[in-house]
Amino acid sequence: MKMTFRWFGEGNDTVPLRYIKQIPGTDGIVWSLHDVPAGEEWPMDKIMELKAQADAAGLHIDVVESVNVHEDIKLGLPSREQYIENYKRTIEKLGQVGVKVICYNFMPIFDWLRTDLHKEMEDGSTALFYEHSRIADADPFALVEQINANSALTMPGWEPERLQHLTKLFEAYQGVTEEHLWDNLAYFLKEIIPVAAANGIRMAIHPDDPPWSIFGLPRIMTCQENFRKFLKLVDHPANGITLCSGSLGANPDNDIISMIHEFGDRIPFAHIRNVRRYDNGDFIESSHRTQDGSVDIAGIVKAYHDIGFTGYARPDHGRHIWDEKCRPGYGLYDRALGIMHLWGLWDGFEYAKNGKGAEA
Ligand code: DNO
Ligand code: MN
Repeated sequence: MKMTFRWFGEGNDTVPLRYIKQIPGTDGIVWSLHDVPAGEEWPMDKIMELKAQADAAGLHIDVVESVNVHEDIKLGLPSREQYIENYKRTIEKLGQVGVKVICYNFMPIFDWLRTDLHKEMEDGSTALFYEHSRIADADPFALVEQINANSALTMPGWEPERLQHLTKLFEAYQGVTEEHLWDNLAYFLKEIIPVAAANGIRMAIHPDDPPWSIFGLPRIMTCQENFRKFLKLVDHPANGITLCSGSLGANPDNDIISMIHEFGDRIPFAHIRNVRRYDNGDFIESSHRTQDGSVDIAGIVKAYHDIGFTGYARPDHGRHIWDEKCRPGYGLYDRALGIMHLWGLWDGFEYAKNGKGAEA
């Protein structure tokens, strides 16, 4: 397991690279060019600038999250051709600087969705929270305004220019079914996977978060059966999964340990975090420890250890603790604690098996 930490870029993240370097067992950043709109080709000078910053801090840039997919590709519009070409050019450039994994998602309009970015927990920390009833009956436009008013920083997938186009986007998705989305995903994969493979890159789709339909929009990366179908669309190692235990874990029917065993070598990237589920469909992003939430994090790390996982991992989101002022879900403290917990588990399993704490 190769541990990484998401970093949003200079001036766009509260955590300095040198702090990331000080987290034990953490060798690289998970990065993106957040100011390049979805669909545009990434400029090489910006990629090189980021690489120089990471090099100076002694961190690798093997994992990109995300190269966002333009809505026209998800919608299957004729204009997708140009956006797919741009995507291919971006893959080639990332291959040239040594990137190994590109995480992306195929969710219509929204990326991860929460109703409260700072829900207070019993211990005074705050965390990302999803209140099911507010989404089930919500006016999406009002909700977006409210979320924006609560956050000082923009979130991935929620860039201001996208929000302006929200009305048009909702119209465009009228009549788009899950079947259409599968077809458009298959079309996209058949185009880009050969390019990724030729450039030494493994594509890794992120599950939908939450893993069910919201606002009547179709969502397909939600469960084991659908991931099985996804992997067959293009049956090649370069067509892989970012297995996110927190996103999938919001649905109690998802057996993540079983997915790790089934999909094993098609998982180049793991997001390992916990959620505490409530019976009414609500969930909160609790600490990484199994006992603090509803997802068996210890069992998940054991499953990765059992399959000899050598891919990349990150702690994904964390709570906001010790009064840290940070991007929602992306503070230093709780994610660093998460990493130490994950390594603690891993080293324990390693010790039990081989009598030493060596990494895979
Ligand atoms: C949620 C996060 C996501 C992820 C994107 C990838 O669990 O990991 O926001 O970054 O969906 O495209
Ligand atoms: Mn995730």
